[in-house]
Amino acid sequence: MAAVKARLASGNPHKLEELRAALPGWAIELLETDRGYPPEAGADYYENARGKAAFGRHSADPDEWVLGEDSGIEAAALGGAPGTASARWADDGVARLLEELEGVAERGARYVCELVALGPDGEERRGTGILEGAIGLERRGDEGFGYDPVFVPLGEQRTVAELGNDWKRANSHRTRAAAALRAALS
Ligand code: ITT
Repeated sequence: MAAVKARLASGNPHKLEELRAALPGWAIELLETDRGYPPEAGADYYENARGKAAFGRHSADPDEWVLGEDSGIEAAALGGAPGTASARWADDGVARLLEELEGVAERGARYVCELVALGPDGEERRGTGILEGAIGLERRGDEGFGYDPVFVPLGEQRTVAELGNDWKRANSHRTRAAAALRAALS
């Protein structure tokens, strides 16, 4: 079967790499745009993900699908912050998270990913993925990106950055969102 041609409306190459692994049978490229992305103005991950995909729809070829992805980390002790603001919460989000949770016993947290696909005929499908875990006491590991050096998935002792990219490709919130999206498309 021919690959599904798709553009990912994102400036984050880690997302591209992880989604390529999570969506076999899809030929995904980053959307090239010189228009600059509009600010994330949505009320939640879904609205932001849909906004990115809708923006990309204007530049993508008519026969391509467009993917928009919005994700973030939510710390229970911070009432779910930084959530949708994860990318712009601080210059160094990991440092701020460790600082805000210093001396705090409640370390529970989760990663959330919302994926929206807009098809050539305007059809829309979505998938949500969640990875539960906890915030460690210090940075450990060097794979992945973002908050991975301090995020310890439920049932694991090591951070995602220590568990590595192969672990992430099999288990991440992004991989789960992609599986949900595939189910919604089938
Ligand atoms: P685009 O909006 O261009 O797609 P972005 O990196 O700005 O790229 P988001 O607005 O969705 O993406 O912000 C997601 C942030 O949440 C990301 O920058 C990280 O700080 C954090 N995050 C999401 N998924 C993550 C993951 O798998 N590992 C580590 N941090 C993650």
